Amino acid sequence: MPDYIPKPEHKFTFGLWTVGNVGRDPFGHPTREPLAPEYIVYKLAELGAWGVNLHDNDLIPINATVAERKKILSRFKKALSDSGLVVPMATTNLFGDPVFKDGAFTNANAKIRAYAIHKTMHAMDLGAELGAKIYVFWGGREGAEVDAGMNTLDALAYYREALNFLAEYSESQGYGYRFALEPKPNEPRGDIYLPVVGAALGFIATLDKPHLFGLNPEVAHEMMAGLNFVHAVAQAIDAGKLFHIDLNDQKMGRFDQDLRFGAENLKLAFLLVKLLEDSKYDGPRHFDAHALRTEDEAGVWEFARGCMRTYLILREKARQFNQDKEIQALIKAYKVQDAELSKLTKKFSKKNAEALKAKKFNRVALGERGPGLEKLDQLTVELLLGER
Ligand code: GLT
Ligand code: MN
Ligand code: MN
Repeated sequence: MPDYIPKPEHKFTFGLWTVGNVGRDPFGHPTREPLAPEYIVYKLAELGAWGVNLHDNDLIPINATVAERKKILSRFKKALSDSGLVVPMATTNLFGDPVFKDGAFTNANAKIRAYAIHKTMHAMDLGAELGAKIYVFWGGREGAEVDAGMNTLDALAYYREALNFLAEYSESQGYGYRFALEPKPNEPRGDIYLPVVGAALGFIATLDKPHLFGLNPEVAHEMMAGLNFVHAVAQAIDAGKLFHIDLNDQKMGRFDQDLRFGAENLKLAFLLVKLLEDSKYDGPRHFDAHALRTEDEAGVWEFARGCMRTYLILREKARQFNQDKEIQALIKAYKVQDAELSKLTKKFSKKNAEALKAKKFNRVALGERGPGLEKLDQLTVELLLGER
């Protein structure tokens, strides 16, 4: 029986802003005291996490002096080296301060766009100093409520300009960052640009250095758009673009709930873990979620433990699924093979096309066969319910 104890080799990470979430929402004040970054580091290490991620201002207040920055940084670095926790990913807060109320890189105001790039370069310096190799761009405020300014095409051009600039900056500094775009359809803006994984993939192809850019998909965000998150992640993997992942959970179609991983949609969480494990994704398993506003600090650590434990249980379920003879036989029967026809369809040639056109197919019989998905799905459910 596996013990489901999280260890650094599992590459579980949390953001300072996740376990540090104080329970504020648009209708109510914080329900928890802020936790010091170093305290979070020691606690996460104790729970078996591998790393901690941060926005520049999760650690260094936006108006900190140079001396304050130095002091905070040295305390934080000491906590990292004492605990063995790493900082695999860093990012910029381009959404909290009023200056970014109408966007950062995509703001219609050239002065604000320039400030956003300036702030990001400093944040990239900070991330690099802490050892981060993945840099996330969540376009929180990169969007609009009013389209009458006819700013969308400009906004995309500005976005591209900023990302191109920052990729060059990273290379010029030798930081070795890989950049991960994190799509979200809306909230905090009425509409956010690059709303879903597919949109971000399309945009990356238009950048100067597309190989440096990939995705940081988040469960809750694709679900807010009513999409299938497992499909979105599969598309990112297929494109070689799964650079990072934000694991959490969400009820379909609601505000960004950032629930504990696996709290709502167990089958989806299972299929996601299975996809990540089967495809040998070796990046961080980052939980971008937070404890419910109802909870006190003890609830925060229960939440963190729960995310990791659920992942490990589902990983074990995925292993069982792959070894379950009946399930595997059903999958084999589902994926009907035909070596002769596949040879013809694999690659176009005039000869293959002619041969395929001349083939006789029993369309009626092909349409009559049931692929056996009801049984396969039921067995999957039973496996998840512990009945296999
Ligand atoms: C913010 C957002 C997340 C992003 C973070 C990175 S910040 O909490 O809701 O989805 O991943 O900027
Ligand atoms: Mn979210
Ligand atoms: Mn996220």
